[in-house]
Amino acid sequence: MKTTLKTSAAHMKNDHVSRFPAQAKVPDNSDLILYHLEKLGVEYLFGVPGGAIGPLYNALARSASRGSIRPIVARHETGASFMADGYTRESGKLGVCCGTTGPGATNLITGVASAYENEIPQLVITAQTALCTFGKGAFQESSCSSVNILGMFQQCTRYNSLVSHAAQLEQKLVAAIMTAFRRPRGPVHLSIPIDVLAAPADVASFSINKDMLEDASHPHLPCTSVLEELITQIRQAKKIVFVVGAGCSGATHIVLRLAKLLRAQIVTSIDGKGLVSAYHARFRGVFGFAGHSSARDALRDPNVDLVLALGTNLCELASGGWDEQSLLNTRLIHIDSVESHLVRSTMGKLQVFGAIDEICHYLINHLPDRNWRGNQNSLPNTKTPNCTLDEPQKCTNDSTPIKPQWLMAMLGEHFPLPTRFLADIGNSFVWATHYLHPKDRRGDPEESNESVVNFDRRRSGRSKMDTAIYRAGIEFASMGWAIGSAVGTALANRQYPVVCITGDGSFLMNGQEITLALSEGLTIIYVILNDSSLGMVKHGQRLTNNPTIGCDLPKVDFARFARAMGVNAYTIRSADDFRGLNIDELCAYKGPTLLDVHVDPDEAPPMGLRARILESAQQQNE
Ligand SMILES: Cc1ncc(C[n+]2csc(CCOP(=O)(O)OP(=O)(O)O)c2C)c(N)n1
Repeated sequence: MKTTLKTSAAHMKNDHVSRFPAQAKVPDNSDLILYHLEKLGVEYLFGVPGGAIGPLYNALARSASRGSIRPIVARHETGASFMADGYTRESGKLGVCCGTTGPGATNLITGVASAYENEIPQLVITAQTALCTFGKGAFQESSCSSVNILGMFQQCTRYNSLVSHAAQLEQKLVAAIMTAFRRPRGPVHLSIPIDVLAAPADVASFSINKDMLEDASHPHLPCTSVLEELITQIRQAKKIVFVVGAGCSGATHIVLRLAKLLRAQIVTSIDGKGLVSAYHARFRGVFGFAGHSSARDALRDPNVDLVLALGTNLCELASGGWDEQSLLNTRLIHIDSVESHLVRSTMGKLQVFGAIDEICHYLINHLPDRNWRGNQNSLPNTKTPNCTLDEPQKCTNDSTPIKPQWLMAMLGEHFPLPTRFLADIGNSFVWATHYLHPKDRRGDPEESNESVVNFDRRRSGRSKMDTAIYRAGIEFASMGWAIGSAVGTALANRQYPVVCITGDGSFLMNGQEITLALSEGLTIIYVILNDSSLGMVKHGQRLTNNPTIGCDLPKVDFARFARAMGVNAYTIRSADDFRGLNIDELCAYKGPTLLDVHVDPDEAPPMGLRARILESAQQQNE
């Protein structure tokens, strides 16, 4: 670590006179929190105000008035946490969310658990009633003698602490933020009583800067013996397939260069989908849930003797339901920057813990005879996606009601390249994972002349968490993740349009957050797959031969619903309705647009794998 806390503290002590901008009121601990967040480049605090968290909002008023951090007031605290998640994924900066004591804090939990499962850094601040009221039945009391908010956050955060004295604040804030970026990354929680939030701030003792977070978050190279073994295994291999997961974010370029050198085919997990162009000549599709048979076939090819899985946690969805034939077998080498992910690959031939970009760089430079596989001709991107689709004919079937497959093909074709696509839980992410292939012509490393020597220069940008153009809130898989996350994504990057694909059930649960996109002037196109049902549940029940129950939704006119909130909206019942849209105009408009798309409710999404896993789980007791 280049900067130690000690040297920073000395610097801060010298600096403390000027550390708070001039203001009439004596700075309090809430100002101090914002001061540290501002130094990290944080721009927004997502949350909902309330009595006990009042001092933090008072400080936000001061900070906003001088053009610094300002509040984004979500309609529900879960939405605030989803927004912070989207903000972090897009910007690489710390997403911060907050809620007041009691229900504000409990409402946050779903979003926080989602960030936890997806390993997204997030600072969560909740308030408590005044310390002297603990145990006395204070209004909305959340102390350990009441509903115990700290206890509730314990299992879904990586750091969780009550700031019971003002003198603890900075130490705990620094510890929390650094822990959020340490791998596995994730949410951290500070629970702060109102009197601590409002107490005058002491002189700063600590400083935290981006370099420290970078160092905290980045493991280095494994030891030489492991690297030598890795090189030996690679040199012995005749045919290699890469499995690229979300952990390759920030390292995709060098991973693809290595794939070229090794003449490897590439498949991705769902969460790695957005990192590799479907038009890349080596791409063979998504492996696992909602994935492509071509990806599975690439892995099952009997000539393949080495599978290099990079940056994937090999969870149920990513491992194709723990598929031993395709992935979890002795051909596997698992490379990951999160040590705990390696517990799922013990059957493989080698496990390598370290920074993925550093490892790839090392391999490229140290494979002794780099051209032993012959000349590495560049392969240009192809015109169509390099994966096998289930029922490809449906992508061109423009009948009414609209086929979801056709809709996904249209979205991929008509939205411009920088568009961020977020797919919600439900059929949305199943359809999108399989059929949405954005016209992706990001700098193809096979065509680029960029030399590996430029690697060090590129490293400076690696704190950017996620350059994926397709994202899905899998793992915890909460309905509505995409609706809030889209707001955070668009706030982090106002240049690019965001397309949020969601279901009618998810929108009824979380759709009110669209009003944020309106008040903030964000270019988000909400595409609702309106099938008047909790479609994924319905199709799951059908696929597993269970009764279809509990999945009917009312027929809702979402276009009118949106207009009632002042949002532009269109009802899309036919292909011609879709063709009538001016997509360029929607992407240029500084505000949200809602597309209420009536899709064919009987089209079964490609979720057979999940159905088989659910079915076998139910049969285990028989
Ligand atoms: C908060 C939450 N509750 C319940 C579920 C279980 N669940 C998964 S998908 C789904 C249905 C989603 O329906 P909808 O949003 O209409 O999307 P569709 O599948 O119809 O496209 C449900 C209830 C969940 N994932 N998250």
